[in-house]
Amino acid sequence: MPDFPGSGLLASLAARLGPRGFTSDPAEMAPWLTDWRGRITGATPALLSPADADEVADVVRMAAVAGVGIVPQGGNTSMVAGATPPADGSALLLSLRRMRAIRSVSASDNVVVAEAGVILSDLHDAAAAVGRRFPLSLAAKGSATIGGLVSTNAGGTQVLRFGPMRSLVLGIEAVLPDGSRLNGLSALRKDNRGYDLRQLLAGAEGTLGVITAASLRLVPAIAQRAVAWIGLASPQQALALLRRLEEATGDAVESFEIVPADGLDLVLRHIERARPPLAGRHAWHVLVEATAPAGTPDPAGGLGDALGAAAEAGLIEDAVIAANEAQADALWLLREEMSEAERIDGMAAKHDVSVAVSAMPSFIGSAKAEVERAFPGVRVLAFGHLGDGNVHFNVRAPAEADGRGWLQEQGAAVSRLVHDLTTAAGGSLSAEHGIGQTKLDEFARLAEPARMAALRAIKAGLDPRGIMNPGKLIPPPAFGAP
Ligand code: 2HG
Ligand code: ZN
Repeated sequence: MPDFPGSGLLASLAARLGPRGFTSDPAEMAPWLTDWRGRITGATPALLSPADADEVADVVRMAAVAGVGIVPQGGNTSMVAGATPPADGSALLLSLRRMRAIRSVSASDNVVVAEAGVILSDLHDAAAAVGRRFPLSLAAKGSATIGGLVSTNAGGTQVLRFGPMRSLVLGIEAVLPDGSRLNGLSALRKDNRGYDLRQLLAGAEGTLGVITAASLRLVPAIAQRAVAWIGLASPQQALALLRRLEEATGDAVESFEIVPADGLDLVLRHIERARPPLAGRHAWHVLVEATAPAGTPDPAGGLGDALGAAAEAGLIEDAVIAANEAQADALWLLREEMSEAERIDGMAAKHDVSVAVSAMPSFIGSAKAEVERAFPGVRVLAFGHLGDGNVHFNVRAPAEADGRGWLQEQGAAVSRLVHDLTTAAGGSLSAEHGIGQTKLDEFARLAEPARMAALRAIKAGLDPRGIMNPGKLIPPPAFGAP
């Protein structure tokens, strides 16, 4: 660890935060220093856990004066090591996890105000308690925090109908890189006072400040949901099915996820509670959820009719509709545990790409063929949010290879090819996970100059000393730029 600027700073931070808010004990810090997939480990002189926004502001101000970096962290389930501190121990780790208050929840305004450390599933419960719903969900809902979800503009499995986090954020309270406070929680439906700072901080990955709370949009609670698992031949047929279901059920379809046969195999192999959903084997699977608020017809009828018609038209091979909530959860488990099953299975070069929705089926086929030709033995596993034009185009190591060694040697070349193919298809190398550390080089290589210059100018303007989440999102030349 380099000479840390000032044990004086650490002593002042410890005094300001007290024993519950400050630790430099290696054992206490260790769980928070490695990214969720276990690829990248950082170091830090101290883990700071402020209890409220005043403490966050003081911490940031003290670090800013000393010119020391700060890495904000929520649930530490970033897919791109966005919350893992730099390896040289030059930055402080700032956990928002103690800030767990739901400050208010209003059914009449359809707004909840939650602090950064509130866990997503707790937010779901708070909305349900007033007869409302927060319509964003993802596999890490038991650990992901509101601050992290907003900071990364998280997506998940309901983007199809409700959009990503950015479309659900009405207001933000944040501490800017100089320690000043931005109080933007008022949740105004209309506000034209210049640049939209709320949307600038959402998706900024903690590089422009620390989000301490957010006002979020709620929607009517679901009275009924229908969940189906479908076996079919190809992503082309899956997309045709989506369009059919949308026509048949209006806007009731809110999730439409695809899983290839080998993806389902992985889940069945590694996740104990998982059970095969259909009797036969199918090249591709779709998980669909259709919902209906109170006072509207049960979506299961419409979904069942539409699936029957799709089967008659030869579009699908088999399907099952969950008969109750336990079966619905069992079907969701097969999709939500994909990432965990893949992690247990071994190392993969992970990608989070988007192209136009209509282009995704052929992209999956052609990119898989190109990658498997260029890197013999690798196994492409493309799954996820077909309805959003976003799949996780993950490339697993050859079966016989040492996964970690393979990733070290081949991972960068594999990712370059995947991202080149994505760019050639007019797509994005980060659909929903952000840039973090792991996509930084590729982002720098492929971003148009105008985009990169604008991002750097914003970063330099708001954080001229480059203290906020150093080494993430903005490639190095921006730091300390005049
Ligand atoms: C998902 O959709 C997550 O399950 C994780 O975004 C994707 O592990 C992945 O590649
Ligand atoms: Zn995803």
